[in-house]
Amino acid sequence: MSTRMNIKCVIIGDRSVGKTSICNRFVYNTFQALYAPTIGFDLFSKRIIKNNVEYRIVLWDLMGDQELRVSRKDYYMGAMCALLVYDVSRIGTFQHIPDWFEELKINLGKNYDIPCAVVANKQDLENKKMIDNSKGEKLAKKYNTIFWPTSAKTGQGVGEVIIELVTEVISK
Ligand code: G3D
Ligand code: MG
Repeated sequence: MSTRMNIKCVIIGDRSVGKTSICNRFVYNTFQALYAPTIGFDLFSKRIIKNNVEYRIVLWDLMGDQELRVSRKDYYMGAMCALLVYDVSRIGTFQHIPDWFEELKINLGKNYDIPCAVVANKQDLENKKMIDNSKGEKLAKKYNTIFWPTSAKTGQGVGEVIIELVTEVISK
């Protein structure tokens, strides 16, 4: 069996929503791994087999404090799917999701129509939840995308949403 396809998936959203944690959970099945990024973004890759074909999923994770130093065009170029992440305990991160859709659209240009998911992370913070999942669902619907509740901490939904998007990419 040989790798037939690399699938580039970009993970975007405000600082501290859990983008890196989602990548760590998906690829290493850990939470709060310690590592020091040296460039403006980090790549996480994982091989999966679907219908006897091997795919390499490459997650592109934009680094918080270096966001402005990265060429946005390079970061988004060739993206085949995207996770737009907010933190259910911080309303601003939810309010900025439309800005992230806009950023995606601007940078992908004519290729902007890729499978996306609105991801409501930190579902484990039940007592601090400020945004009801129904609001996330409504927003996702508006952009014609899927909505997915996750917790990088417990692992809830992380593998599922990425596999769902990848499945959409493969079947496109
Ligand atoms: P970012 O890459 O989007 O900037 P990080 O976000 O993955 O660095 O996560 C930011 C902070 O949120 C981290 O805490 C991380 O542990 C926490 N976090 C990420 N995902 C979850 C989650 O699902 N549940 C909870 N409870 N916390 C989460 P620190 O304390 O290191 O800043
Ligand atoms: Mg990060």
